[in-house]
Amino acid sequence: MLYSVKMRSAQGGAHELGGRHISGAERILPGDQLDYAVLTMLHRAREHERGCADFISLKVEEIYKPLLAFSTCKAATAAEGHRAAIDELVRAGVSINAAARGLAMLNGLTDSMRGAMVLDAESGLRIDGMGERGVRASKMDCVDSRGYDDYLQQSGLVGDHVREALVLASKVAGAEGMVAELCWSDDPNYVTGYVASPVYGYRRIPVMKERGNGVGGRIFFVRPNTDVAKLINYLEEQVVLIKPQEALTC
Ligand code: PML
Repeated sequence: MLYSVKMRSAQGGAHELGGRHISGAERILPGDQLDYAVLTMLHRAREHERGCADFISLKVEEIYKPLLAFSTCKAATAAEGHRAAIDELVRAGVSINAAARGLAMLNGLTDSMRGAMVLDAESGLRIDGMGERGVRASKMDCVDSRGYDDYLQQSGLVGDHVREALVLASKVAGAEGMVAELCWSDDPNYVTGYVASPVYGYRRIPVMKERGNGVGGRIFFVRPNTDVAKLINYLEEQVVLIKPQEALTC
């Protein structure tokens, strides 16, 4: 097992309460090195040249998340695909209003965004505050790339789009507060999209847009009161390795 260990320390209380930053550290380590690393970080926070911290936050998290199981919905046209997407989003726990709003937002883009929009899964309001850039899910990969490729091939999933999307969706589904993700590609020749959720996995939708349309993107629907700063930090900064569940071979 590998773990991410993060430490931040301050003097005069926690950072968010006005404390003065003393020191921070981040490591990725196997389990047998955890104890030593945590002790070293504690020592660093308390013996720092900048002063002795009176607030120390230590977070230890396993960096593996499970690969989502995939299945395919029926849709022969973009209109059918959109109806399937709404059904899947609602089934995953998104309100009908938020699902329709999210779909309309993605469908209404005039140009692709680098990242995703984050919406409240109940109200459908956008909550990330990241403007045209959006939130980028990154720093993830499959534990065993060759095994993953074999698994995709055996499952009839071909090409880089789905290879990358399934890993990305698995990281996203592992975020605290995540209800579902809606996505389709900005590649004009790639019309398949998906709705992914922690409960129902990766639901491929064969047609989500007209061929030739070069605008695509992602929407992440999260539970009301999700800590957005924490969510963005997880999606953009936390290294995650995607591990297949037992049934898979990689
Ligand atoms: C799929 O084939 O399952 C959908 C992949 C969507 C890819 C989105 C992207 O290219 O960013």
